[in-house]
Amino acid sequence: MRDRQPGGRLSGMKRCTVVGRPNVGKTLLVLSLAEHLKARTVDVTFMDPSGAKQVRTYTVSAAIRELVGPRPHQTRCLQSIVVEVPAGKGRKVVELVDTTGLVDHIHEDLQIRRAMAQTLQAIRPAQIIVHVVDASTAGRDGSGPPAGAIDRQIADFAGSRGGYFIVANKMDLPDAARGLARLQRMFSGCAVLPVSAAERTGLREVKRHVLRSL
Ligand SMILES: Nc1nc2c(ncn2[C@@H]2O[C@H](COP(=O)(O)OP(=O)(O)O)[C@@H](O)[C@H]2O)c(=O)[nH]1
Ligand SMILES: [Mg+2]
Repeated sequence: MRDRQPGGRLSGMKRCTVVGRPNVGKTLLVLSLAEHLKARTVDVTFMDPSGAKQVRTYTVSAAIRELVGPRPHQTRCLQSIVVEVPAGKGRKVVELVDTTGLVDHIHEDLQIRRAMAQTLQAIRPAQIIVHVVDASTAGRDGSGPPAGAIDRQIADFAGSRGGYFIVANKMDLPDAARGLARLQRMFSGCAVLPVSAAERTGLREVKRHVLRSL
């Protein structure tokens, strides 16, 4: 039995919060990272903005089927899973916190507004912030900037600290290579890692960056 703090968290456990716009692949990234770390099942703790908690155990493939989707705002509260990351001869325990996507405008749905406020609150206590953007969208729209105002704000808010990096996801899609180059120019001060959560590429680099910040 591991030493648990009153809140149920393992003592000394570091928190890695995954943020970004809706539909960029945050949930699939978290679950494919758990899979990459050889988790067969995941205990997902759903933390409602009201404070209620519920834990459900899934196989990774069932979690992907149920929690990942093309609808924006499939994730409507903080969803956290605890994973073990091999580090040297030992292992480090990390809580991966998946969040509700952030948008530029004030969302019409109160539940989503509350969940977005919960996302912002989850950024502060995290040791590591992973900011996910869609590289293929960034490459497609040639006229505007490759990422929106909310991405700029996340980078300004979270990027001034250690343990922050950007994942350029959906590298398997058309225009993503161009999107990656544009994102690397826009966010020239920080690491922008090319990933395809769908094809499970780039995950080793993500793991390395997480470990480096622990
Ligand atoms: N082609 C492709 N699709 C992806 C990738 N990552 C996520 N998706 C798809 O994008 C949609 C949104 O994914 P999800 O993880 O729910 O995004 P979230 O809203 O940021 O959590 C789903 O249909 C996923 O299957 C990727 O690397 N490549
Ligand atoms: Mg999600």
